[in-house]
Amino acid sequence: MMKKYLLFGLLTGLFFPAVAQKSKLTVKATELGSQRYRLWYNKPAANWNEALPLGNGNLGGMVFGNAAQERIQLNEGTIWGGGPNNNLDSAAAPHVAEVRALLAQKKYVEAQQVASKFLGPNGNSGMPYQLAGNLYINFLGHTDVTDYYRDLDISRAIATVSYTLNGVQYKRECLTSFTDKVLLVRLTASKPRMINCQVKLQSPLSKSITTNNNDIVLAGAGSNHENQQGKIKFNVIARTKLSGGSQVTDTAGIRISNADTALIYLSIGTNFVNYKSLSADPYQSALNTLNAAYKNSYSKIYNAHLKFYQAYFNRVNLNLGDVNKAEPTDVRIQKFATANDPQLAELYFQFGRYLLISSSQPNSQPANLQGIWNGELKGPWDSKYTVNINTEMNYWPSEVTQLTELNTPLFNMITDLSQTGKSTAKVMYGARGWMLHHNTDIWRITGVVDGAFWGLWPTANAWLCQHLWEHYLYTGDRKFLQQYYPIMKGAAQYFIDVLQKEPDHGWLVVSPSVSPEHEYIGGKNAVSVTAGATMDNQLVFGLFSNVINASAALHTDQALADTLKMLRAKLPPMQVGQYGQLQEWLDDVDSKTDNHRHVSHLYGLFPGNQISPFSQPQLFTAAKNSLLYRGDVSTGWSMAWKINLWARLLDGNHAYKLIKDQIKPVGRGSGGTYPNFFDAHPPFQIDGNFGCTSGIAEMLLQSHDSALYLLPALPDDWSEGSVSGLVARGGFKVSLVWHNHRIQQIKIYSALGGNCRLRANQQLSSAILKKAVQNNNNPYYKAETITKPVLKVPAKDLAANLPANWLYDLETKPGKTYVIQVK
Ligand code: FUC
Repeated sequence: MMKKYLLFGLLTGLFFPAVAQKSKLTVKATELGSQRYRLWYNKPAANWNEALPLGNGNLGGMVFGNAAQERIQLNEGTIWGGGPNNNLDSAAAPHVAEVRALLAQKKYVEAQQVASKFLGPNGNSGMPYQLAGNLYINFLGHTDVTDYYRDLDISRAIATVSYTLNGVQYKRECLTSFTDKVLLVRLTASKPRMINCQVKLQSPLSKSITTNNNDIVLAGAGSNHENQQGKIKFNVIARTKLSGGSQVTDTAGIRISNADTALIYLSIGTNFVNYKSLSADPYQSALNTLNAAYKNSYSKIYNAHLKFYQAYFNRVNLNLGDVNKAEPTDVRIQKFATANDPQLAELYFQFGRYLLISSSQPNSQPANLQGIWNGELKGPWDSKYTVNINTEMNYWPSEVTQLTELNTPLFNMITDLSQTGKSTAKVMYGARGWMLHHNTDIWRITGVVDGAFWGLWPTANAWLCQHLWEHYLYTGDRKFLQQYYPIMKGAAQYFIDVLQKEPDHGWLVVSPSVSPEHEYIGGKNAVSVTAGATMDNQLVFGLFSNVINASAALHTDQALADTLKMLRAKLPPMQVGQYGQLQEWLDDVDSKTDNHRHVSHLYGLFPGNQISPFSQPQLFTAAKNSLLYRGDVSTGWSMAWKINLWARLLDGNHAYKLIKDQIKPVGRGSGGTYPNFFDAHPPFQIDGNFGCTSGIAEMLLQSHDSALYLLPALPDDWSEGSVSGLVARGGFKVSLVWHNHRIQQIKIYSALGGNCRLRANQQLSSAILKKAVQNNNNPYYKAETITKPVLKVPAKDLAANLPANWLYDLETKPGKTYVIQVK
């Protein structure tokens, strides 16, 4: 018995008697990980949203698992429509001035009419991310099979299908290797000579299918789209390796007969080098990858893949209770809202980490609206990058769940945008620096997309730069900060040049803009275009603050920092409106019955760090009121945002209620979760997966408001649990064990040293903790100076009802671990 506890403790990274005693797990230690981390089903995928995703950052596969015909829908991250271009509207500048003037005169409808002239040239609203095609494996006669089972094991990044036919057990294992860069399928059977099948490639983008020795080669090209010529070229190559049996290859496919085992190696190459250059040889690139991988056996590729993957995945362990092993994942999703199954939330949390590891690697494109998984020529919203919430949400879990390297493609994209966005800043707005509007694509476009109503939002540079600064706060990487500081500065310079004095108070505002995708005048002449939207004010406040702090950390640009401080003081303060709400716009025009999916004005609460329950209780309560008015049920990503917001509002039960709203079968008009665990906008949009993972982390650990807040929003239903490996700002790695809602053990690894200030909703008596008295002197916890809010309802109505909490200090040294046993 004891041995079992010990193994469990080792596997969770902590010795944890409280949960171990409760655990009914009886499986072998080697099986334990996969039992907890398995999405499994007793029938094949009936549609794309039931297929299981595999990916190595670049190459993606959706495994359907039909016995008679395996289909693996293929993606490669650089297969997009169109070619190098920017959708800059060089005739827009006079309209900008005109819209500004009309907004200043409060002629809103007229301003909207003029703004509607910003369409983006040539109707170019960005290019679509496209599927590569499909790998089919046909098994003649495999129809009436028994013992059918398929799964995706996210602790190993491998999908398996198995079934029995005529007394023979058949098995397929599929992985997209992180190390050998191929899709690898292994076909085995319990009796010799039983593998008979035909391997085929297909694509709607196909230009030709040819053979080369035993290879089957598909050549394809990205689509023409919205007046842009399709310039991406790609090749898919499949090759098999048999033990026993024989094969014949022709353009119809590779026919395998009487093999004992068959391996299918598949690679994809494209001509994409970067957003400006398409000079790579797609065939040679696919062939080189395939030749290198083909030398390796299944076990060699599998072991290298596993080692690479687990080096990311195993960094964080969460245990919220026992696994329901009896019911397949789709049934657990159906029952989640009413069943007591917190382990499914744990699985969903880890699935988000799995998806990020699989869709965002240092050498890949950033995760787009569907990560890398898209089965269409033109997916929803082109499956590109919407940067007024969705792309940022994709990266919310990266730092806190210890996947920091996976930000690299996002940071690379920001670097590209800081180049392509210079012309937009200059030509459209007559400004220095760089900017982009609410969308971009692989070509890094920066102009207006989808027209002004949605597309005139000009503040994405500020939001993207927040990720750069946050990376520094989590890692303390000064070299990184030095490298990216000019990009942050370029975004700040843009706002120095474009901020406008608004007539009523003389505040400096972004104009024109929109509060993302939302209108403040409805009806036939709906108006979204505005000046001084709260989100913009918060974003510019955050950007200026981050550049000021970065210039101090790097001992540079004192004059710029002084300018930014002066301008920051003139930005509009946050305002509490007539309903006790945090105003979304400069004027008090919010409606109590507005349930719009975007909650942009709550950016300051999350992911921004500008609304504190302790230092701004009025703003905190106003943000809460706004969120209550907005309601819970919405699109997938909107609910995921609200999980994070309720965690920041320190209400774990409300956050968990949103998780239940999100992990439910997809219905009409609201989000939910597909059987394959993909989040539904609907349709599938991956941001909700990532946002929920981030939200669960925020429920367990926060580190923005001068302290590491341990279990700030623990729901009643998670009375027992443990987590290890979450990261806090200042380079702290945190592990916690709790029992009966009370923390029992805290383990903190300090990468950077310095004061570690802890906040908890209970007293932590320990010899190594001191009661906190002074301000936290840790440089990564510098308190922000927030402009005093404007209150339109009396402050006494807004007193926040906070949980009792205690603050402690722990002086740490770099590289040391501290264990606190709480009595
Ligand atoms: C924003 C959202 C939509 C959708 C799209 C991809 O425009 O308002 O709901 O998520 O991005």
